Amino acid sequence: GQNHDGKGYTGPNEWLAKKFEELHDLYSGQVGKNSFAIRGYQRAAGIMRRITYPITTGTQARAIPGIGMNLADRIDEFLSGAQGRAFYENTEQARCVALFKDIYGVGRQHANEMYRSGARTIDDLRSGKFSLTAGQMIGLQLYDDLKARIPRDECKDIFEIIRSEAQAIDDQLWVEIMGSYRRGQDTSGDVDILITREGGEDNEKKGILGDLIQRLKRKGLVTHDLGTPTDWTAPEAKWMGVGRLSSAHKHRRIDILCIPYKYWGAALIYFTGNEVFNRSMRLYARKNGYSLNQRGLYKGVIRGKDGLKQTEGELIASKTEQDIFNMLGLRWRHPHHRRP
Ligand code: DCP
Ligand code: MG
Ligand code: MN
Repeated sequence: GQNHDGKGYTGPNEWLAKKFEELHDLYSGQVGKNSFAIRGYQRAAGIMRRITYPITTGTQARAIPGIGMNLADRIDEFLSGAQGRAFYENTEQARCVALFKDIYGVGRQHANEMYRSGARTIDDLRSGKFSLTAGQMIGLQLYDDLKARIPRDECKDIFEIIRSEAQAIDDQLWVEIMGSYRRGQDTSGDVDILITREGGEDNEKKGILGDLIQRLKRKGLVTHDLGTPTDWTAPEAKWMGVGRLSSAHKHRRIDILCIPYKYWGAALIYFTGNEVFNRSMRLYARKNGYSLNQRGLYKGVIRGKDGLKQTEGELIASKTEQDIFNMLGLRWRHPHHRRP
């Protein structure tokens, strides 16, 4: 449900990965099922996501380490379409899980848990019998509003209010609209805003996010907090919440990220996305001996056997998007073309 984990896989076998996840979820709650086989379905989903070529037969899949006879048979079943696919897509559980996952903050596992505890409809979840976090309750309360796409004009209107309130605090602030809007999409799932302070030095000392959100609440634009920073005045801070233009408008998800000026270019790339583009650009950097994240491009990063960073490395580009593309030897890509 619009949270950042687990979405955006687009590999050639993603649909097979999803099928295996469905099987995993379907059997997880059933007594008498072999738990080893159940975990095998989850592992198979991971394997499907790592294979870079399309799998077209079970026999072909059998050659992949970790894919045994049972899984290969399942793949043939999925590929045969007819019985296999329709059957798994039409289970009540699959339908309910898809429905619940549309709630902000609800992931696949939690959706399955609630199904197993007896939930079948959105109204069931509103009964109070199921455990939900504060954020998920807001997601549930605003279910219809938040699942609707936001037209481009409305994104722009929300952005203009945020920009003008931010610049009323400090006219040196740079405020940009990011995400799918910057990529030129007609509609967005949320409004993503990036803020920094030109020149930088002051920005390293005190951030304005706390002030800004207070002002936006007073204006009536911001209506709910979903994720708040531990330090509202940190120069690098993120806020996630909900707002609306007026009571005649729908509630919309809004993300605001404040970053120190020196990270501007790297943060632009990160927050423009899309997620798959970011993943492939980071992988490209890594294959060439660099490391790219939302703060910059680093060289000399040492990684352990687990792939985790052991040293930060040296920051070699971060001020502008162009600097980072150049340093990687990539031609600059317009945001509208940032697809994998
Ligand atoms: N992002 C990322 N990895 C994530 C989440 C986000 O790299 N796990 C980056 C890329 C996204 C950007 O942040 O494009 C904004 O995130 P959103 O979830 O708001 O996604 P989009 O704005 O791209 O699409 P939507 O219209 O659904 O909001
Ligand atoms: Mg977005
Ligand atoms: Mn967002």
